[in-house]
Amino acid sequence: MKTFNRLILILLVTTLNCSSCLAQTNSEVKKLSDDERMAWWRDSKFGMFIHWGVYSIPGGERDGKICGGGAEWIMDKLDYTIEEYEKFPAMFNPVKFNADEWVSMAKDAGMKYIVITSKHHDGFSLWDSKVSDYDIMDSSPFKRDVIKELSEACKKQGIIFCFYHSIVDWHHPQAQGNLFPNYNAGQKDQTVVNPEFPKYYENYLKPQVKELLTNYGDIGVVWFDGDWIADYTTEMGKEFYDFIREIQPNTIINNRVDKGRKGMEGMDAEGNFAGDFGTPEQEIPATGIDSDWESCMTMNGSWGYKPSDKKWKSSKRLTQNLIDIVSKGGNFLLNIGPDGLGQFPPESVERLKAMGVWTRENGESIYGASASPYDKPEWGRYTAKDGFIYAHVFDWPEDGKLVINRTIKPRQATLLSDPYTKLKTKLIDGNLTIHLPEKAPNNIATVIKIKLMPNDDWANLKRYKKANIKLKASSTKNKNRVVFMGNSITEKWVKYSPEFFKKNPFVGRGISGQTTSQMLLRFKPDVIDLNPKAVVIHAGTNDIAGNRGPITIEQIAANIFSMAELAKTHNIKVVLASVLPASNYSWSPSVEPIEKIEALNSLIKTYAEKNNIVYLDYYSSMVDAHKGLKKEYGRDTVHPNAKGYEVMEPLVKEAIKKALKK
Ligand code: FHN
Repeated sequence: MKTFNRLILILLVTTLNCSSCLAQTNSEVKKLSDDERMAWWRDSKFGMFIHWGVYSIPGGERDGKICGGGAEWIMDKLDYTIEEYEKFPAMFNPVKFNADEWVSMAKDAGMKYIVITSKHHDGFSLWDSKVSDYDIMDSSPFKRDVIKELSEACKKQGIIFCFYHSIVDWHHPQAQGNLFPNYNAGQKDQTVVNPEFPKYYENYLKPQVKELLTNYGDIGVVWFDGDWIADYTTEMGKEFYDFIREIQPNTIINNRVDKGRKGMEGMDAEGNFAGDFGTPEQEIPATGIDSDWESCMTMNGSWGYKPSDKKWKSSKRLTQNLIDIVSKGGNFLLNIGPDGLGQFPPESVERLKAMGVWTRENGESIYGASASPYDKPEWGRYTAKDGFIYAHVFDWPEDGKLVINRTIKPRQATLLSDPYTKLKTKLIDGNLTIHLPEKAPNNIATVIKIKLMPNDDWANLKRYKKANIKLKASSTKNKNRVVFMGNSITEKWVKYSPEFFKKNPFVGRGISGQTTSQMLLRFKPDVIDLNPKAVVIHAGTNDIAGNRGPITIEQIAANIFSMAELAKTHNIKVVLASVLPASNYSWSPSVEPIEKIEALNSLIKTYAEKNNIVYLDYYSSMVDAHKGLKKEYGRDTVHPNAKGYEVMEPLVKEAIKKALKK
């Protein structure tokens, strides 16, 4: 009895202690929206794929015979029986494996996440699985949990840990273990199915994935593969997707969890399929794709370690592939196939280092960047981010003149590596031309950072455009029309009290966030051109909040008075409304508005009295003892609710009547 209690106690303590390695349980996790969930991945752009397993021992060779394609397929391609293949786990003792070193090499290359093959098609598991003995703890002399060590190393170095998992299993009798010598017969011949597969799916595949999602902390991406067998159905795929999101709500799952993928091109066919991103393999789409996708690629011709395969892509090619992929809106998952001792091939280390030099210097033009809105230039690629275009020049123009897309509106161009030297940019014979230094600073890709002319519709000039044209043309020409100029308070007034604006000749021209400077710019299209009898100016809140930068109370008042002057010059009666009381502004928490509101209202009131203009005092009727908006009148600390507007409506009607008499 005593030993049994001691056992329970030990179990309890261990569970509690490795709370850090345990993923947060579903109920504790704040469920993110899809965009929030995908954000880190969309910003990361560049990840490391690691194909490692017992197939890394033979490296694609059997008795001098080299297997075609990926060395990770040696069991199928060189016809190993399961018994014969099981000699490899027994030999698997990668004493050179150092998770921290692997992660550092990924990080130094500029990669933000790592996807490791937890189990590939051969069925061997690289973690301490309680569901199977065909794993690194029970079937190899190594007896170290690779997934544990790698996930912890990633966590230490701020790299997102992700795992690959094969749906296909050539070792499991209820999966493809009964198909020797052609374990992959089910790919071509969709009639080849194992009637036991649903049991494998329920009692082996799902439990193993649950282990990986439960014992190794937060998983960034679950990267499935082997979706091509007919045994695995779209119903299973959709159920599996929900099963995983139930365990880790914020993980990301590739589209190979379901059956929509159109071959190596990797994107889903039309239809409703589960999965968060497409997976082109060994190819880069010709043009940009406006959905989430990630191209996975080998450095040579094999995913698994294959010393005989010398077809290494140059680091220049691989870096330009990264740029090409980001310029088309994708992520790049670049593969490493470590050897049987756990070392990265020197050719891979060399390429990682070279890519790291480039990403360290030019990362700004990649991470968090989006696809270019312009056609692909023949000399390179474009990426875009935060009002900048990054021109990645692969082929340096002999004459030093770089012709960029004519629709770009450059404000200033510099080398990304030399932000202080402006590059002359001119229209030459209709070509937008940037004058470059004679020699290319970087022979892989030199990045030109082009600051764009601001294109934000600062004065919201697009707003109310059609409505104003319609009103101007309408027959009910200015019969007692009154325009309500304003911000979100006026905009929501029209929305929440439409009748008030229908049954009165009142026209709402409120724009959320609008300041007096913007109102002044809009005064002609929204007021003068509509030829109203009167205008009620509701202004000041967003200025006090600092929406468009610092402005003094006096300057705000001056803007309001300018509008009043403008109206008067067009014989439009003016009603100047007080700013509503507010104790704080949620969107600008640093501002303490109370005194500023009082000061501005006093300036407006004084001006109105001096200039025989109607001052509309909402403030006194709606302010509470703490000089905030009365709770019963507010949707929040600023915006009136229906009751609030019911207080305001008679006040404004009275004010307009007075103004029209003036
Ligand atoms: O068969 C696998 C292959 O071994 C490798 O894992 C790649 C990586 O995306 N996927 C499959 C081939 O499409």
